[in-house]
Amino acid sequence: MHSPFIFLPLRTPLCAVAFCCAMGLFAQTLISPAGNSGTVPGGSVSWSVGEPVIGTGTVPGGLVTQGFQQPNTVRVLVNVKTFLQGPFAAGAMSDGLRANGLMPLTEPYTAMGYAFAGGGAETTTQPIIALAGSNAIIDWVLLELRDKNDNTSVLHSRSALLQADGDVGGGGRLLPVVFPVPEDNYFLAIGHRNHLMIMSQSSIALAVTPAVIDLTDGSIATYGTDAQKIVGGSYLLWAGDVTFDGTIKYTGIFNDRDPILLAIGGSVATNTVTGYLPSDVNMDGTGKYTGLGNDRDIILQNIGGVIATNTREEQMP
Ligand SMILES: [Ca+2]
Ligand SMILES: [Ca+2]
Ligand SMILES: [Ca+2]
Repeated sequence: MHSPFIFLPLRTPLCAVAFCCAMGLFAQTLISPAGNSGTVPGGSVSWSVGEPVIGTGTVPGGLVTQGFQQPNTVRVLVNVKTFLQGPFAAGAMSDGLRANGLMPLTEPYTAMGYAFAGGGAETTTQPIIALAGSNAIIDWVLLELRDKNDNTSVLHSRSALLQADGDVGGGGRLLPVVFPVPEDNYFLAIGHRNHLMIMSQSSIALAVTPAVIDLTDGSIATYGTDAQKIVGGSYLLWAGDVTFDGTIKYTGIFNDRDPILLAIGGSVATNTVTGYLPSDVNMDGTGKYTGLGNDRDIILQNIGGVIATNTREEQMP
């Protein structure tokens, strides 16, 4: 708090302060119970110590705060859990990218053309990437908070790190994910560079106390129809959107299969390639078009498995 012995009307511009004191006649109206008044040679002065209410609110396109201090950072925390189909097996995900030294320390989505709202450029560190076991890093995922009154309006988006057990943590820390937004209800969406994005069907109350949002067990209804693939009771993000355009497509223009072939050279179908590749659908660190554990079959399965011209669309508003 400000000292009551400083005779400054804090909410008055400095020029007005100088005028007030020089004339010694003009007293301020008390606007706060924490203010006071006193006498000076030739007159009196009054002062306030500012508006004691501290809070935040939203306006179209931004955020306003009130009060002369803001001791609390505006933020909400989220404990999200999700599974990706590509690396999923027997209740967890395999960490092929990390184990093969392919995990980038900076999020990949900016380079892919995704326009972040507020976030982006998140980074992590080698000690985080070095963790093995249930907290082993699988890959970067994308998180969006959307307007509770307009589920197409992204208020804040950022990337975060996905662990083998499905936990999603911030880049520099493992848990939870922090968003610099006021406490409120938001739709939460989560996506991945070669999986279909999903969004909560309802808006969810988020606060400084972390909300638990488990998208792996069916406890959170998702927007649309069949937004997730269900395997043995686990809810997964559909794999195979190699082109990151919201559609899983096996044949025809802009399909997701051709990039797998291109990545291995474009002609010899049995070639393989190592890398952090969009076409590495099962995320084992190897691009593979044919044979055991290839990246192509998942795409065909996810569009139905029989009619090659079928597609699967992302369930997002
Ligand atoms: Ca974990
Ligand atoms: Ca696609
Ligand atoms: Ca692969």
